[in-house]
Amino acid sequence: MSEILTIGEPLVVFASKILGSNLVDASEFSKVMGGAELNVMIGASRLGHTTEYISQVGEDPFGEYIIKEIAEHHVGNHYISTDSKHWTGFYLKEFVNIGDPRTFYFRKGSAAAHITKDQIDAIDFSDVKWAHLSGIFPAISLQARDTFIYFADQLIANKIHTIFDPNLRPSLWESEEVMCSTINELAKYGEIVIPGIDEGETLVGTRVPEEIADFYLNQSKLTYAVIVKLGASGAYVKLKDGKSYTVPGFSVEKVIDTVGAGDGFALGVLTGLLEEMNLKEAITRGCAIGALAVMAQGDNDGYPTREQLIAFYDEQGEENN
Ligand code: KDG
Repeated sequence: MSEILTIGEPLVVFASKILGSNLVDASEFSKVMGGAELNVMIGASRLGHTTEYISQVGEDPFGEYIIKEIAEHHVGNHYISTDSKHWTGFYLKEFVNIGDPRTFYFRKGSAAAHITKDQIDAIDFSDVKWAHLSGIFPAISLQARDTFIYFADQLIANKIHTIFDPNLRPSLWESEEVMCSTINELAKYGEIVIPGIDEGETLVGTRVPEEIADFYLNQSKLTYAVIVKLGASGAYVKLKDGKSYTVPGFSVEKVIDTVGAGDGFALGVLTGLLEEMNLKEAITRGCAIGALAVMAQGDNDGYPTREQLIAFYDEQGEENN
């Protein structure tokens, strides 16, 4: 078994090559692979860690493409099944030079939305140290939501460390109310919870990082740290014992595409802790990988190898590598 485990939906990404928000007339796209949870596994594998990805694809060319890409990225594929009745999901992504690109999903009722609890029963949890939990998978169907809870219960029973990223995707949920109440409930499974500041405002109703952190620290015995992502400004962290501090972000020459930056942050924190860094060093790694992520267009193309990460720290004059 591998050190890191996650469950999620892989997507084929068609990223417009034409600058601007007009997808109606866009005629040139690059085809890459995405999916928040898979992005985290790709980045962790690129840093030399062993990973397993629980998922399901359709018996179609997109599914075949994803299986091929996952193998090329050295992500574990023992728990990826195929489903002959449902398609693999995909999405279209704008190419913009200011703000976040809009995305348009074609994923309702996908193969991944039909992952069952039986597939969780087949998992060998023995060597798993960390699991990444994201709010996207439970949003894609009621069945996925049930499977997610079943999976998270097994993680806790097996004493596996957990990091929970709310990853709000409002268009996947039946309503904002259901999204907020469900995500806040599921966040209780995270030893570390990592909302973005805008997500915190939606979920908790305040933009004050400390208040967002207090909400998650107070609602679950399991949660010992809340890290509020502040974009280019870095991250605010508060611990169960009341200590708090801010970790600065890194400067970025040119933002190309912000999609995948949050996953880069998550994988930096997770792999840092797996390598026994202290939390501050792990968050610094998260900020560095988030910064590298926005300088590339593919959802996971900017994640560094170990050598690239060290080179980035050197460029930025950072010691915590
Ligand atoms: O976090 C990046 C993801 O948003 C992207 O890869 C696609 O999983 C995805 C989603 O649902 O938005």
